[in-house]
Amino acid sequence: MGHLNFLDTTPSLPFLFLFITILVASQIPFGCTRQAHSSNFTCIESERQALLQFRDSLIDESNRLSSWIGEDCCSWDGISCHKTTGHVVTLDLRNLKQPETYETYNTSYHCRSCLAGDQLSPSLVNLINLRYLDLSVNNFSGLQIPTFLGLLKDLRYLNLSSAGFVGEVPHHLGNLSHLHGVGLSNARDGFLAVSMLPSLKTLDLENCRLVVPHLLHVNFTSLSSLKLGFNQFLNPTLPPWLRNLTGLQDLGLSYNNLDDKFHDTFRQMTSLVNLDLGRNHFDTSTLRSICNISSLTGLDMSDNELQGSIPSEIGQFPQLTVLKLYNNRLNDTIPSSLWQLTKLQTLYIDANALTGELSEHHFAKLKELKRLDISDNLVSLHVSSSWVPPFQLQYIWMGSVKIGPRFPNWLRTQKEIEELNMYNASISDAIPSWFGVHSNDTGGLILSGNKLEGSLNSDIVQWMTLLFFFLKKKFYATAADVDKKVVQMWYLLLNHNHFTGSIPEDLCKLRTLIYLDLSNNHLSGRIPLCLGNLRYLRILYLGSNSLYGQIPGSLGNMGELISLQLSKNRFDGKLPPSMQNLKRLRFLDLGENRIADTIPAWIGERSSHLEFLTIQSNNFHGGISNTLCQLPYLQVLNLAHNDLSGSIPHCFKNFTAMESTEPGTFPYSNISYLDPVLQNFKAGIELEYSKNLPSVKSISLSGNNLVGEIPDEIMGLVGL
Ligand SMILES: *[C@@H]1O[C@H](CO)[C@@H](O)[C@H](O)[C@H]1NC(C)=O
Ligand SMILES: *[C@@H]1O[C@H](CO)[C@@H](O)[C@H](O)[C@H]1NC(C)=O
Ligand SMILES: *[C@@H]1O[C@H](CO)[C@@H](O)[C@H](O)[C@H]1NC(C)=O
Ligand SMILES: *[C@@H]1O[C@H](CO)[C@@H](O)[C@H](O)[C@H]1NC(C)=O
Ligand SMILES: *[C@@H]1O[C@H](CO)[C@@H](O)[C@H](O)[C@H]1NC(C)=O
Ligand SMILES: *[C@@H]1O[C@H](CO)[C@@H](O)[C@H](O)[C@H]1NC(C)=O
Ligand SMILES: *[C@@H]1O[C@H](CO)[C@@H](O)[C@H](O)[C@H]1NC(C)=O
Ligand SMILES: *[C@@H]1O[C@H](CO)[C@@H](O)[C@H](O)[C@H]1NC(C)=O
Ligand SMILES: *[C@@H]1O[C@H](CO)[C@@H](O)[C@H](O)[C@H]1NC(C)=O
Ligand SMILES: *[C@@H]1O[C@H](CO)[C@@H](O)[C@H](O)[C@H]1NC(C)=O
Ligand SMILES: *[C@@H]1O[C@H](CO)[C@@H](O)[C@H](O)[C@H]1NC(C)=O
Ligand SMILES: CC(=O)N[C@H]1CO[C@H](CO)[C@@H](O)[C@@H]1O
Repeated sequence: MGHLNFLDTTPSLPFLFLFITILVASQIPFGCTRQAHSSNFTCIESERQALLQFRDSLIDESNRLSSWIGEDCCSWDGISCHKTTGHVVTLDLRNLKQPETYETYNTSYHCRSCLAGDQLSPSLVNLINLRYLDLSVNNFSGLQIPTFLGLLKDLRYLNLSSAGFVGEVPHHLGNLSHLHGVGLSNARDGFLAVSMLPSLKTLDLENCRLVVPHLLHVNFTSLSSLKLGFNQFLNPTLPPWLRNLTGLQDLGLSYNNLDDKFHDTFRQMTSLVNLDLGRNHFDTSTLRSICNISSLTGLDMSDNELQGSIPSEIGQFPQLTVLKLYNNRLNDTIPSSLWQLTKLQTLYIDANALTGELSEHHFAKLKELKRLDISDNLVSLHVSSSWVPPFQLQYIWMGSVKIGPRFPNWLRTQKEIEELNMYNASISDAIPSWFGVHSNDTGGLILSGNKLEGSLNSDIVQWMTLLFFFLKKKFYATAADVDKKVVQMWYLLLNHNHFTGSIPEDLCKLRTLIYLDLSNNHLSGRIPLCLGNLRYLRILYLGSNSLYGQIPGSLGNMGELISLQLSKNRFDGKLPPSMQNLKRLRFLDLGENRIADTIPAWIGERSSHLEFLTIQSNNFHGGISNTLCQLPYLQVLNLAHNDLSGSIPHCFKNFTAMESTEPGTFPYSNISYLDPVLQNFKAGIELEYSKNLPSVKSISLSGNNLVGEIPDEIMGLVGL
């Protein structure tokens, strides 16, 4: 899927501090649950004291443990006791208040509902019958997993996921001896230990950097769920012991570079319900062998080595609801049997080489379909303008599918759209006025690379405004709510079309936008001042239009901006001083305008993370100051075709990123069509870099009035 993964790669987001996801549960019944406190026992005094001591070692900002008072600790939140013995058996302090996506945009987000602390009280070991311990989604940031957990001999369920813990899982963790966590040399023994547990039901060791042995006698044959994604298998071929896990329903092996030489491992695993094999080296024969597992409801073979046609046996999964075959080399037409999978809810077959013309009758039986991605194949969609699809889609991804020339009328029937992507879909039409009226929770809209025409005022913004008011009505939102989060659009990409008119002020109401691309249209006028209200914006592309006037100072309010492209317009005047607030900028392209300014000192002094800086073909004048040298990550510096004078600073040697040929890390959108295009003048030839941008390193200074010699030090920048 090409779903804007760049958002996930940004390291500054909170809650990406998930160091450990080790989960072991056994089938042994807990004897009691939360209602257990209705028994006659109050709690055992020593355990009550232990809990209080434990509480005192925690920082509980939002007072989640306010119920931890009084004699009966069995009635406290998160605690339950055994029905007959009164011992505490469950301590569940999972933080259910996940940070809202809105809050996660805020990089200074602080998790109030998280329990925190720099030392956990070992008093917990007095809870001698504790079986269930869940500390997940809290903030024990950087704390080692407490070794005393190993003394909790009865523990059956331990969840430390997303809690910030680091380090080894301690030895002697009840029956789970020697289980190891992230990045440990001796992890192999950890897997051996758990594989001996005959009653283990669920084993979730995803992303633990475990070494998984190939030959192994396994006793954990009661397993019904095994997740081993993102680990390291000693042998790339599927381990034979998998075949002994005949009761397995849920198997996750993604991201392991595995193959299946003999194509017979899955054949016997007839109780499988959910199979995730994404990001491995499985081929079409493996897919065929899987097609015998008629109980399957979910199959992910994305990013593998599937080639040739989709096997017609794919129709043998009457229960299939999720099918992901994207990023393979499948070709030929889609077999008719696939369209008989009437329970399908998710179908992702994008990024293959599938061919053919899809029409109404293909989709006729897919009544349950919610998510569809057929982008980046060689298919077209030909339906009548009166088509009423049997489904209500939430995700529609049809990039590079031939849909036009008319705007698809059937979208009118789709009332639950959250994401719509029809980039490069050969649509040459105006956006009709009905469009979007029914959508109420759109996450994003991509219509880039078509020939959409008309002004944004009369068409698309009407759509957005309608959306806006619809939402307002729907949720009876107060102004404050609207201000906060009601309009949930995350990205709006309308680049490479034929839109005319000015940038409408209504756009500024889309407060939650993080990615806005209006580049390569025929937009004119000034940038509306209110655009600065889009405080969460990270990417703003307005290049290749006919915009003019001064760059408004309000852009300085966009403190999260990492990528700003205003090139190929007619902006003039000076750069506003407020731009010095754009401290996170990594990509700044102001090329081909009429900006008349000196190179401001904040470039370097404030925006020190810049990797790409191009101001070429403007009226920048004055000297190149040493302040510019404070850009250690700079890979591309293009000052060509300005009125710069003076000499080339010796301190250019400080551009240390240019000393190596290592590509940069800039998190471009992974939708290659939308990658920013950097115009770079070199020997008079205009080069367009897009996909390989991260590996470009260059300095262009031509077409100025610079004098003197090229400093020797620049010779050290061997990456150029
Ligand atoms: C709880 O108390 C009630 C009456 O006070 C009694 O009938 C019942 O047997 C008790 N239950 C246990 C588990 O002791
Ligand atoms: C981010 O959160 C902090 C504290 O929660 C708050 O003071 C600040 O105003 C927020 N920033 C934005 C841009 O909303
Ligand atoms: C987690 O705790 C650390 C250290 O106490 C703190 O710096 C950080 O801001 C906290 N993170 C969140 C999301 O609250
Ligand atoms: C562990 O906790 C996380 C976060 O609360 C949760 O998403 C996950 O499902 C839990 N794992 C198991 C196996 O219960
Ligand atoms: C699989 O199970 C069979 C008998 O059920 C046993 O003989 C064999 O050793 C097991 N293989 C592995 C790899 O555990
Ligand atoms: C594995 O299971 C077999 C049969 O249930 C048992 O004899 C053997 O002792 C077990 N091995 C371990 C190490 O628990
Ligand atoms: C697939 O299943 C069918 C019927 O259930 C069976 O006849 C056939 O042998 C199986 N094929 C393989 C390759 O196991
Ligand atoms: C499909 O791919 C297979 C294997 O790569 C190739 O042999 C075959 O010629 C291709 N078929 C078409 C129609 O392109
Ligand atoms: C646009 O779609 C056509 C197929 O309709 C495809 O050949 C072309 O490569 C696509 N262009 C881009 C930039 O994705
Ligand atoms: C709109 O949003 C509401 C609340 O999230 C949801 O229940 C509903 O299904 C959505 N769609 C329509 C058409 O109302
Ligand atoms: C260049 O780097 C050196 C060493 O890191 C530093 O001392 C110097 O101040 C830098 N020069 C400028 C102009 O930033
Ligand atoms: C090391 C350890 O705690 N082993 C225990 C594993 O579980 C069995 C049965 O529940 C106990 O008898 C062992 O002592």
